[in-house]
Amino acid sequence: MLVRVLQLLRDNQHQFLSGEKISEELGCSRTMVWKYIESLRKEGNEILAVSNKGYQLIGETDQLSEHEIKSRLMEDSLFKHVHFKDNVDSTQIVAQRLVNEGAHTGTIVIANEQTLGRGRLGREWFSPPDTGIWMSIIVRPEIELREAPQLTLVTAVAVARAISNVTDLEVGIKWPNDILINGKKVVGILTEMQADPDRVNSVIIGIGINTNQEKFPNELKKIATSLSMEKGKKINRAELIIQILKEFEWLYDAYLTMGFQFIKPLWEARAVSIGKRVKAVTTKEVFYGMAIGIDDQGVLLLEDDDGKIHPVYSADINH
Ligand code: BT5
Repeated sequence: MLVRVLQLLRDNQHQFLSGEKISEELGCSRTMVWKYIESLRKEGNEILAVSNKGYQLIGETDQLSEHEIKSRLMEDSLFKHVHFKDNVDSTQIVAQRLVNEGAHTGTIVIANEQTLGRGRLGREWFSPPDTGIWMSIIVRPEIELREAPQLTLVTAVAVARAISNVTDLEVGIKWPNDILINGKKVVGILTEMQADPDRVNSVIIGIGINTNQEKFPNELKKIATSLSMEKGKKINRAELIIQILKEFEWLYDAYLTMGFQFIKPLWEARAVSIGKRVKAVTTKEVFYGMAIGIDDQGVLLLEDDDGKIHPVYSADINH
């Protein structure tokens, strides 16, 4: 019900909506309407109430909640199951539990804070409360095992496009899983796959976005930034989440029907490492070369000083 009340107020943002009209639409009493309005206010929404006129939404909260997200999603959206938690160890861990319980494709887990946020290779991901987007998307694509890393690139394109739409900032992608603004990391993506011997069973795509932080711990100051630090104003997290889900939904669909070749040019248009000399650190070796592009599978191609081309499947890239 709260979702419906919020939707109604939002649809009538610049006018008053009478309690009677809301109660008719919802099929509930005026007293219940008043209770819903109070709950929405408690969550930080600014709602004006004037007798004989009704209610008007003046400002929306940046507090995340399940209905904040659900009220903004289209009914036919891929994302039918939204799990919001105020505090979790890691949304990846919660998502893994849901996968084990048989979660559908398009299930999402969003948290306001993570105490054990993680990056690749067990690294820590700094996930303070109230300021970031810490989210995991569960999908069950019919793809081959070797194709699963492509979902990181699909997601990077979706997130980069959504951030550009919402903030107008120039957003670059660093292979494979970083999104940068002015050379600093604003988003990290972690793709974890559950597979049978020959087919992908499910993939959990973790997305961490520094949204409204105003400062970072010393060890991250030089490499990390947030959208608000770059834009000079706070960004509404729910709105950005919805933009990301919208972009992800159509790009994921295009990827499944047309393959990675559809994503490749969109990815290349935002790539920041290509054409540069880079240092690639893999779990086995450190490698220097010219990043000349990605192949049709999304694998990074590095050219060494002898002109030999090496495929890189997984690495940290430094410029
Ligand atoms: C990543 O790993 O960039 C993937 C991060 C994925 C985080 C999301 S949040 C939702 C979901 N739930 C989780 O538990 N995780 C996912 P990697 O490329 O390995 O980068 C990790 C490195 O980035 C760390 O070693 C730090 O140097 C740096 N780092 C840590 N926290 C950061 C932050 N908030 N912003 C920018 N850089 C950070």
